[in-house]
Amino acid sequence: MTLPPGQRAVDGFPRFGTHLHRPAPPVPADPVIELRGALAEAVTLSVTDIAEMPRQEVRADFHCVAGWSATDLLWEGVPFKTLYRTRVEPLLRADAPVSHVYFEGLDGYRSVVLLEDALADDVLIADRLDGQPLDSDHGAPVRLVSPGQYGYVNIKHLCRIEFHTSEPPVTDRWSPLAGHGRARVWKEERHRYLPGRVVRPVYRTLIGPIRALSARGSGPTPR
Ligand SMILES: Nc1nc2c(c(=O)[nH]1)N[C@H]1C(S)=C(S)[C@@H](COP(=O)(O)O)O[C@H]1N2
Ligand SMILES: [Mo]
Repeated sequence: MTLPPGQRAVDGFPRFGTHLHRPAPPVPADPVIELRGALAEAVTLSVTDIAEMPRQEVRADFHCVAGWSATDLLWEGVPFKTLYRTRVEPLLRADAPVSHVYFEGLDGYRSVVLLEDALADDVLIADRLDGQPLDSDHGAPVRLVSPGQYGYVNIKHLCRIEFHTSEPPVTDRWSPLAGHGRARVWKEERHRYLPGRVVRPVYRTLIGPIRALSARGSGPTPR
């Protein structure tokens, strides 16, 4: 099994992230995803309606920028590309070409990716993992899954997607840990300004403390 540079396999799939000090947000009774930004009109889609769109399975490893990888996960959901082509493109203004997509979760966690990266064939709005409905550890009711990009762009508890014509301001842009804008795992794009292999050892030391913050994480602590 080959992993991207600087990654180590872990047993199982830990709950992880920067919002671990709080329990996962409760799933609303009728969850929706709001589509906003450079659209002729705002759209609110129910998660149930999205689940009825043409579906796809993606078998992939999952890579956290801190250096652990969960291997051989089976995701199910609707390709982001399908959502974009059918629900977003018809509403785009000709004078406003979309370049960036912003994703936000119910816990306030957010990420920005290039439209080009979001349209990759293996990017899903996933609602199932390994044959089960997504649980709250891993992003219920739905999460973004982009296996070619580090975990931090794989937004859990997805509730809002915005379409932008330039890079929207990201809150952590000037933080010492500011993530790379593309986050491609095979190119080791870990950090916004520093080479991936330079920050590797620093990021690795964060795994333990981050896990320790977990209010109700599950699974083993990655090494
Ligand atoms: N809503 C939300 N999404 C999130 C995070 C988070 O804290 N909140 N953490 C990110 C990070 S850094 C990683 S590595 C993965 C972890 O996914 P997991 O908890 O399913 O392992 O979720 C990403 N998506
Ligand atoms: Mo991560």
